[in-house]
Amino acid sequence: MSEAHSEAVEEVARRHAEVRERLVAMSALLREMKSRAAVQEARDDSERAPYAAALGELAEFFTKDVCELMRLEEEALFPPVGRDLNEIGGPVAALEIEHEELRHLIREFAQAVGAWSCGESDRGSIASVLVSCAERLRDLLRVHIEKEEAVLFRLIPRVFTRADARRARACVRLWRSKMKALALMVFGGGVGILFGTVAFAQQGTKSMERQFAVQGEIRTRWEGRWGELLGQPFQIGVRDAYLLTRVRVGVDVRPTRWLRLFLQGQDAQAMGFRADPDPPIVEDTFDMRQAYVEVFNRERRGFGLQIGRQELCFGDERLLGAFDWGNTARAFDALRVFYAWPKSRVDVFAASVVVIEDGAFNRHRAGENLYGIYGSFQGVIPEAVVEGYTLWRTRPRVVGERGQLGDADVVTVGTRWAGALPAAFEYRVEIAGQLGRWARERVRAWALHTQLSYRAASAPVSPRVLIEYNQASGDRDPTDGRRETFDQLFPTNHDKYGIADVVGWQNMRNVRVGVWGRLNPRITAQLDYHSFWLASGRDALYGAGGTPIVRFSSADRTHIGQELDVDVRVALSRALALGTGYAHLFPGRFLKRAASGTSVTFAYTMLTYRF
Ligand SMILES: [Ca+2]
Ligand SMILES: [Ca+2]
Repeated sequence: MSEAHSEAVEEVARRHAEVRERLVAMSALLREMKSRAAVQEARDDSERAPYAAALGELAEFFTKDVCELMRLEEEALFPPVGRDLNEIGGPVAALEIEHEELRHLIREFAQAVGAWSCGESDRGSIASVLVSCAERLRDLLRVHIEKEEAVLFRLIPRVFTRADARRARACVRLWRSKMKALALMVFGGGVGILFGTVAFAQQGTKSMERQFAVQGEIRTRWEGRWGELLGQPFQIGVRDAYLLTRVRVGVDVRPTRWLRLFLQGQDAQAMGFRADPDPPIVEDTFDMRQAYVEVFNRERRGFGLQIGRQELCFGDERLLGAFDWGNTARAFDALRVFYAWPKSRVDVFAASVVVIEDGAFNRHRAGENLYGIYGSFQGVIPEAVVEGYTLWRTRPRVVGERGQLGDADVVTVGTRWAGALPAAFEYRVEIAGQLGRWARERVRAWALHTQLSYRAASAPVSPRVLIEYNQASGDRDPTDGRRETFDQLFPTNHDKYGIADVVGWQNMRNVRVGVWGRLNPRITAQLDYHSFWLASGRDALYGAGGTPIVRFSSADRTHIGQELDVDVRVALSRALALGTGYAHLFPGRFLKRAASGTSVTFAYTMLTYRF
C-alpha cells in the first residue's frame, strides 16, 4: 500500500517542485518588468518580444500543467482525506476552494498576457493589471503548495485505505500518459518560447520569498451558556454570553532545505465574560504561542529534531493535542526527536505544558513534565494505522485521598488503531492504562474509545453514520488510598464527548450515535446524540477540561444525562469559514439529584479568517 500511495504523493511533490521553480522565474521576470517601466509601455515589438514570449510560456504552463495537476490532486488525493469525519469544513474544503480561486487567477493572468502581447492600445494599464494578477497568483500558489505538503501529505498515510491507494496510483499513471501526449503536442511550438524563459530563470537569484512566509488567523466566536459555566458547578438560572476573539500571526522561515524556524504570536480576548478577571482559558493579551527550530529534511524522511515552544498533537488528540477550540489553546516547551519513514513515524519527547497567564509572559511550571514516546505505523495491519505510546507525566506537590502531600508520577501506556473494514465500514479503537504514584498512593486507571462508522459516499450528501462507546475509569472508593480516576492528560476534547463540553474522558461512560453529511460543496453538518453515565457514582463528574464539576456520592444514580448536538460548518471562501452549533443536555438521575435537575444549553457562532 505504501508504494501505491507514495507514488501519487511523490508525483505531486515532484510537480510542486517544478511549480516552485517556475514561480522563481516568474518573480524574476516581474521584477525585471517593473524595474524597466519602458518595457510595460513598449510600442516597439522587438523590445516587447522576449517578455511576451516568456509570459506566454508561463501562461501556458499555468493553464496546462498547473490546472492538470490540480485536477489530479482532486481526483487522486482529496476524496479519501476529505471524507474523514474530523475534516468538517477542514483542510480539503479549504484546498478545493483555493483550487477554484487559482483557476480564476490563471484565466485572468492568461487573458492579461494575451492583451499585453498583442499590442492593445492602453498597454500601461494592462501591464499593471498583468503584474498585480501575476503577483496574486504567485503568492497564492506558493502558500497553497506549502499547505498541501504540510497538511495533505501528512494526512494521506493516516487515512488512505488500500483501495484509495490503488485508485490514486491508477489516476497518476493515466495522468502521466495524458501529460506526455500533451507535451508532445506543444513541443514543436514551445521550443522557441522556452529559450526566452530559460534566460529569465537564469537571471533570477534564488528567491528569498520562497524561504519566508507570513501566516495568520483572525477568529471571533460568540458563545452562550445556560445552566453550567465552563468548568464550574451547575446552577439553575445561571447564564453567560460573551464574545471571544483571537488573532494569530506567524512567521515561517526556511533558510535551507533542512532548517525551519517558526514563530507565532497570539492575542486572545474575551468580551462580556461573566467571570472577572477573565480566566486564562479565554484571555491572554499578546504573547508568544510558538517559537521553535525544526531540523528535518525537506523530503520529510529520516531523523528530525524540533526544539522550542510548539504544539504536541498525536492520534485523535484524546490525550495530547493543541486544543485549538480553546481561545488561548495549548502549547508545550519541548524537545522532540523523531524518525520518519514514508508511512510511519516515531517521536520521543520531553515537554512541559505552557501555563497561560494574562498580563505576563507565559512559562511552563518547574516539575510539571511530560516525557513520551509515540509510534505511528501504517501497513503493519492491512488498511490501518496502528499506534502505540508511553507517556510519563510528573506533577509536584499533589494531595492524596488521605490528605498527604507528595509528588505524582503517572505512566500512561496505550494503543490506538484506526482503519477500514469491508463494505465501507471503518473503525477506531483506543485503549490506555495508567500506573503510578499520586502523593503516596497508587494509581490504577484506564480508558477506552471505540467507534464504528459507515460511509455512503455515493448517496446524496454522502452521509457518514457513526456509533461510539467511550469509557474512562473513576474512583470507586474516595478513602481507600488508591487513585482510580483516569487522567485525560492534555486533550483536544471539544468535539469528542458532546459540544457542550460538560463531560471529559474521566470517570465516565458514553454512548454516541451521530450522522455527518455534506449538504453542498461548502456546507457540512453533524448531528449527534449522546448519553452519559459516571463510571463510579462515588467519584465526581469531570468537565471537558478535566476538573471536577459536581459530586454526589451515590452508587445507583450514575446517569448524567442525554445530549443533542447540531454543528454546521460553512466554507465561505478559501480564507473565511463559518461555524455554528447548538447543544442541549437533558439531566439524568445523577444531575437531577446532584444539581437540582439543571439542564445545560450551549450555542455558538464562529467566524475564522486565515491568511
Ligand atoms: Ca501571557
Ligand atoms: Ca480511591
